[in-house]
Amino acid sequence: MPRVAPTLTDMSITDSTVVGGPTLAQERRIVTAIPGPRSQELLARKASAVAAGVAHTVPIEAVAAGGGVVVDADGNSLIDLGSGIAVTSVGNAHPGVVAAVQDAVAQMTHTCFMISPYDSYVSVAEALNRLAPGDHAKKSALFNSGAEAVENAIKIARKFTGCPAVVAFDHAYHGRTNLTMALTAKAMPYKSGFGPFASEVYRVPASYPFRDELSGADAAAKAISIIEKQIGADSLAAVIIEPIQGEGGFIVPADGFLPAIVDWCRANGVVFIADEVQTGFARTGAMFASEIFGIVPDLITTAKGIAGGMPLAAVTGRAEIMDATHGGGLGGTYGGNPVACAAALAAIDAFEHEGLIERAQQLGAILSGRLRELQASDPRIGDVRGHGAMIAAEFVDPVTKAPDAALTAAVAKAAIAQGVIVLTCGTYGNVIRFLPPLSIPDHLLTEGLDVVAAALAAA
Ligand code: PLZ
Repeated sequence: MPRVAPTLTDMSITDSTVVGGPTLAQERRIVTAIPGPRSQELLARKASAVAAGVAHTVPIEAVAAGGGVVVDADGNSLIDLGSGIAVTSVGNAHPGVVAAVQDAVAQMTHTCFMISPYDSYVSVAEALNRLAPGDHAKKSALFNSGAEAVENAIKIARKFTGCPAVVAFDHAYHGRTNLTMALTAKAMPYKSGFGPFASEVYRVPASYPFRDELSGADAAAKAISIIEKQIGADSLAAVIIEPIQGEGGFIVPADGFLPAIVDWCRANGVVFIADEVQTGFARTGAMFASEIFGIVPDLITTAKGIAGGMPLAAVTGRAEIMDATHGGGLGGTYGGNPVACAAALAAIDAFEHEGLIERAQQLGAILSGRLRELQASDPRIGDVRGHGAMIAAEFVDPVTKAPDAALTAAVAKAAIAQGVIVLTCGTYGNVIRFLPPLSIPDHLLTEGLDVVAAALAAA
């Protein structure tokens, strides 16, 4: 395989000049067991210094990342099929993002946008207003994390409608803060023991074609009937849903489900919020997944891919809804930090001008093609689904379709031990999801899938 740069094995990895980003050799390279000795040392320190609740799935000390690899302190180079949970879509340490961050941080680290505003925040808002689905007038507000964006979208919808209730769906994931835990469906590990949760949050069934076998129209009718009978449109501020449910299992709703929910919201004066924290920014082969389903949300929440790895999040939506809040009602010390905003402008430039939407589609074709081929000869793969570079396989008992979480965990663990970072997800813990950085070269994606296939064959 051609080397694009000196590898870490050519250098001393004690050398503090180890450089990440695209200069890293784009290869899987295993030079120690995983975790190697240096990684074990860090993990031991982690165990005694970091709260036990903060777990990890890949037992390495990461020291550099870029293109399609993450390099550890022992000199192993792992294929990255997770992007730090769908964050480094433009590529880890993308040169444009790095340069923008360096310039911005040298200029000023912080003023607080609520004290003295600056250009980069306004420019990010303008870009989001331009890119978000729909040609209506839009406005944006910036925050630090996906959960914080979701919290603020709910605040805004409540203020706009004067109503308290919020509908979320089965399999939903919206975050780990108190209100977003209430919105999130899965108890373990996200909610167990952390209540009481925020009130006025109601849950209704989602569309899960592989399991409910309902058409989009029927699934929507079921959800709407529960909303009307048990909650009532006149109490309802917002319906929030991920266009493709992420942590819940990369569940792609049946055709027509989302449009029917949006139509109902519009007819009943309820704010429809698309949580595009995981699906946003080219990940699904469209700038936003809402476009795939032909829906125009009233509000969308974004984070993750927005700033190439820097912490930033946003709520973007109809100007009249976004403006319903009194002055001073929205904000936060760090929301829209100038360094994060500079990173976002560079990342958005990359999404728009480096062909990343098309790249996500190409990666999706490779991923789903290979996984469907595996499925054809292995009935333990019950379903292959997703869009663009957001693809998953659901593992089941071939006869009963019962979720097989043990097989899923074993395959993921074996792949990681072989130097391929894969993530699991799903309400039933039986889904392996693929979220490669859009900067990954084809040969690494193919090799990563070979490793997963071999792990599955051996399991
Ligand atoms: N909404 C749709 O996917 C974050 C969470 C990982 P934050 N998903 C990864 C974990 O175990 O904590 C997410 C999401 C959707 C909201 C969020 C929350 O985003 O930036 O993690 O707060």
